[in-house]
Amino acid sequence: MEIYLDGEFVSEDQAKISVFDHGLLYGDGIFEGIRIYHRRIFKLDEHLDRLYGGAKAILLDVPLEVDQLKEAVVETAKRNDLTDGYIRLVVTRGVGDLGLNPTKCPKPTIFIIASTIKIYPDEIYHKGMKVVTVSTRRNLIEALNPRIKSLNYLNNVLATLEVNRVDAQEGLMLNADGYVTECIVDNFFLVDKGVVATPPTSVGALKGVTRDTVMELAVEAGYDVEERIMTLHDVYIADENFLTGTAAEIAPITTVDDRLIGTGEPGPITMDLMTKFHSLVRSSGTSF
Ligand code: PXG
Repeated sequence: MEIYLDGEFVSEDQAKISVFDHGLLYGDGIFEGIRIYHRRIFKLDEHLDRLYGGAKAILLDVPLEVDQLKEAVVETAKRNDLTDGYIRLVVTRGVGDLGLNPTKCPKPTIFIIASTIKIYPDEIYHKGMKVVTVSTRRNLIEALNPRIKSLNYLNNVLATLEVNRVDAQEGLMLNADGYVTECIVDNFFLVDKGVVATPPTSVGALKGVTRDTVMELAVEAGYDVEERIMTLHDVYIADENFLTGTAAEIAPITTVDDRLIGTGEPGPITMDLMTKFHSLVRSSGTSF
């Protein structure tokens, strides 16, 4: 495996960063997870756009222009010769001292790994998955905006620890007011009387690249699509539930907190959007 690290390509055992890197010491940094389908990088510009947006929000000056970083991502994919795979792009605040002040970190660290990812078993894509509501609430926007895809994932890790204790594959996270935000590493959707709905990012959710893609596909397919504030009750009584994410793609949810969603089988609109998504990923993206 060849890993991009601060302008060079190094082997896995040479790909090391300092224990004084603030990405490690404070989770001070941002990242993206990007998929490769059939030697094409899916929605690369959208991922880079979100990364630079997050960098701006945390006053981190990425030391490369977007085109240079894009080139580095493409080159990493090429060197690892992946037909299908997953790219992890990370930008940290860089090496500083043992105080958290970012002004002491002169140079951000950038690394890019190209590998593979699989977060759920294959069978959930045709049978559907079990989701439980976790007691860990999604980070408050006013404390750490979930729109920043930061290296601070302890909120999501704590939620995952809850899911690990029960028979379920994913967790549904509410905000402090009890409204549905998103799943632990995916966005959440429901289908209600033909309307495809997802919570607005203003409740505290990541503006997922897959979420945006699925909303566009749903509009193109003629479905009504909306951002909607939702409670758990809305989730339980919906006709269909599904989640979206780079790692997850689109996955049907058939049970939430032991309530069967709709018929308890993956819903027709979910399946239709899955088909459309799979044909889009095969026919678009940055080639290498
Ligand atoms: N919400 C959160 C909190 C996420 O971390 C998504 C939604 C979906 O966003 P995208 O842009 O991917 O559609 C994410 C994405 C992993 C992994 O290692 C996590 C994500 C992406 C890829 C891999 O589990 N999170």
